[in-house]
Amino acid sequence: MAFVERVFSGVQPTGNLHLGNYLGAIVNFVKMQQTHNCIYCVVDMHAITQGPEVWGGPAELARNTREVTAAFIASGIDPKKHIVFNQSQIAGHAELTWIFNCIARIGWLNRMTQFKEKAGKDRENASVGLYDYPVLMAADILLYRATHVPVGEDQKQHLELSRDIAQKFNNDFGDSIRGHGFADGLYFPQPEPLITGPATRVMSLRDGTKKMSKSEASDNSRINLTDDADTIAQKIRKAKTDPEPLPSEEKGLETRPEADNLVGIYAALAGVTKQDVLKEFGGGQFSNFKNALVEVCVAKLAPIAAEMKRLVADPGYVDSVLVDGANRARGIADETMRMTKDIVGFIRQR
Ligand code: AQP
Repeated sequence: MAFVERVFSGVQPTGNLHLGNYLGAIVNFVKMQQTHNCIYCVVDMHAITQGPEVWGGPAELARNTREVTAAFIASGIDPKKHIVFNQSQIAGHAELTWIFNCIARIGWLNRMTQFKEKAGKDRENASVGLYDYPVLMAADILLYRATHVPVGEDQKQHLELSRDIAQKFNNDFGDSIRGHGFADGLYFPQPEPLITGPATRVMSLRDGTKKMSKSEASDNSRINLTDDADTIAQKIRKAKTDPEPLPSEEKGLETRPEADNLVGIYAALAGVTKQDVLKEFGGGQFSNFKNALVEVCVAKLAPIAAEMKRLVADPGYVDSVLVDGANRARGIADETMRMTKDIVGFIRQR
């Protein structure tokens, strides 16, 4: 494939893949296949940054890795034309992380809001891996010298850190980079975020001010990609709303996070604008709108859930996709590691 720009993005196999992951990330992944060389990674090394009580232990990790791969394929990612693999198969992710650990500054990592949220009050007890997560993410992207990264808005700060690391590496090793044939002194590109999906931030069904998340204790807060039609209907009917009818104008959603979220989800799934949704449902009761939302949600997600179920039942096939993807990813990663080691001055067998 002769596209110039390379996309890299990842999803953690931490279970409960949900509508936020789908609309905020996977829908975009599918689209980008038309215009970019794409590498989509199941980031299993990121998944273990909290304790096994959080990610479920070895059997669950393997199950979830296959499930994310199945979700990619069921949503329309073509693993033959593009690359789909799981991160831990390629040693370069960990190797480049170490070099980047020596580039990134502690002050940069201290500013990462996701670490603060995930570590909570007991920060001393959080793993070093959780703290270092954004550096591993920078290594994931730059190992393939990717130029574009489709992510939800929650990952924007991490991507800025990847840009800072790329820039500092290029600055610190500028002479060596030029000496290795890169006349402009730029080895790593500055990856650009692509936050352009239909819903870059899908919120919890129980609290419109919190993002929909895999790790939220209440299953009713999210629509999982594996939920059946009845479960989807039940969750949407129970979704928190307020007593007012839906407004007719988008401005009326500004102080109503739950209404705004449901309208946004409908718009994203139906491929229309929020204003279009309000034109149809504005002034009406939530119950009618929720029935329509159930319909659009089931119509979109049921075929994906069915295909995921079929694929997960065939682990031999899913594993073969991951091995084939890793073999192709390794070709790119090894080349980056060879050049990076030369630039840094590490002696290696030639
Ligand atoms: N609520 C969301 N709205 C829009 N996009 C979202 N993403 C996640 N939640 C939302 C995007 O999904 C991609 C994959 O995410 P991930 O699994 O690698 O990590 P995450 O962002 O930590 O996902 P979760 O669901 O929020 O997991 P937990 O609960 O473990 O923190 C990313 O591109 C992300 O932006």
